[in-house]
Amino acid sequence: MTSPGTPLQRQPRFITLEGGEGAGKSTVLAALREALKATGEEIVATREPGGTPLAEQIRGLLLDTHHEPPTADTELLLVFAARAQHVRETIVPALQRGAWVISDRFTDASYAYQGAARGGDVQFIAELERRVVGIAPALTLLLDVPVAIGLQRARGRGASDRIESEREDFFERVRNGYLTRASAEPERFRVIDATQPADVVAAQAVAHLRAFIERAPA
Ligand code: Z5A
Repeated sequence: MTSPGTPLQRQPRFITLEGGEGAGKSTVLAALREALKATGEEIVATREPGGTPLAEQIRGLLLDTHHEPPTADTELLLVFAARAQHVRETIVPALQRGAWVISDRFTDASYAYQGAARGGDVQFIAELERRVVGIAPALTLLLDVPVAIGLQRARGRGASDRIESEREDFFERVRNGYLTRASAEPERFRVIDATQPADVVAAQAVAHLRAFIERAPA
């Protein structure tokens, strides 16, 4: 845990993917991974909640519909517990080896889901981010899709997990939460219209990645 007041460390080789339900992150992640292969460098593709054996177990607790639902505070602390483990055990070691790390969701998801949608205290989320996460991505691709379209896609896949079973207004707040963060940090975020066909969305994501790599200091 870092001391209070320590600024977040922006990681030049850390890229995150964000979006609401059914935005198409899985397809884009595969395309980014393929594009990064051309660098010949190590690539670590990971996800949240999850990314280590223990964090994957916490993911199960968060998304399972068969036990008592966590309170909003429990949910927030569980996502940060999983993230603390993920950062220390997977992300930071990979970055220290010089690998590229692409994570399907990261701390922006907590601001969108636990903050904007669930009504959690944003100052507390920011404090958890500083104290137990400490790092931030240099590039975040936000796949933006209207809620009705995203939910139709996600629910078309079959049974919904606990968070996917929320009402539409919850996902409207998630979407607005993400868009607000993207407007506040335009140098980090690239917003992609994810209503386009999957191959077009993937191609735009790859173009943003290539432009980012070209601009990055050697
Ligand atoms: N969560 C949280 O609350 N707080 C946090 O801090 C974090 C997470 C980190 C699990 O995340 C849950 O955890 C999530 C937020 C919460 N809420 N829920 N539920 P997740 O990322 O693992 O789960 P997800 O958001 O449910 O992922 P998803 O719905 O699978 O989204 P996706 O990966 O973006 O979609 P996809 O699997 O690539 O595509 C979904 C379907 O749409 C699939 O059939 C595709 O073929 C189709 N698709 C994709 N793109 C297109 C396009 N462009 N056109 C047409 N069809 C498409």
